[in-house]
Amino acid sequence: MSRKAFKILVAGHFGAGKTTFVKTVSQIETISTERKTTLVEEKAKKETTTVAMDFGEYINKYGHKLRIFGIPGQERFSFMWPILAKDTKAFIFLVDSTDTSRWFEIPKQIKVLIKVSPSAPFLFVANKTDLPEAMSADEIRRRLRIPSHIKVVEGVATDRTTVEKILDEITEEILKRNPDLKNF
Ligand SMILES: Nc1nc2c(ncn2[C@@H]2O[C@H](COP(=O)(O)OP(=O)(O)OP(=O)(O)O)[C@@H](O)[C@H]2O)c(=O)[nH]1
Ligand SMILES: [Mg+2]
Repeated sequence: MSRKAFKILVAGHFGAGKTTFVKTVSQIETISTERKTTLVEEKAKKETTTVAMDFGEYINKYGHKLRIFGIPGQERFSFMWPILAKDTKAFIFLVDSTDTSRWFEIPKQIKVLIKVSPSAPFLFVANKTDLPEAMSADEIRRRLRIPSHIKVVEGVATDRTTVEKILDEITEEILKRNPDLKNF
């Protein structure tokens, strides 16, 4: 049986958890492009950073093959954002709910992504909610002024069950907009 395949883009600021998200859920060995962090403030947060992309695959409950790409969060690698956003069916946008220090990167990234794929829905994820200092999804919605028609869910990118649930949610959003993907 040939499977319908579509692309999902995992976006978000530096250190939000994109590479972790893709690795946790992928059913194939992921492709990653991690390099050592260079700036002091980056090193303080983590040792490596994505410089080009992440890639993994996941077959959902309908038998669709989700091709999951992750973007590099840092603006200096932003030349990759429009390339990776092309033809995506949806955006999963991760936000670190424990640390607002890189949130300043969010607006520009969203602007670039929307411009390339304006009809693809967004699902925001308040990530790292396993940590005690995490903000709730409601708090993140309020602070980032996310309109009510866009979903914000709580997530833990290190936990497979949570990530699968997020992929289920985004699949339903995609099917609402692309009913032709239901039957194949
Ligand atoms: N506790 C906890 N840690 C997480 C979670 N998701 C990611 N992390 C950690 O957060 C750090 C950043 O994760 P990455 O997956 O590298 O973040 P990224 O968004 O890919 O970062 P860039 O590609 O550099 O923009 C790593 O140390 C992860 O282990 C989570 O849900 N909970
Ligand atoms: Mg990464």
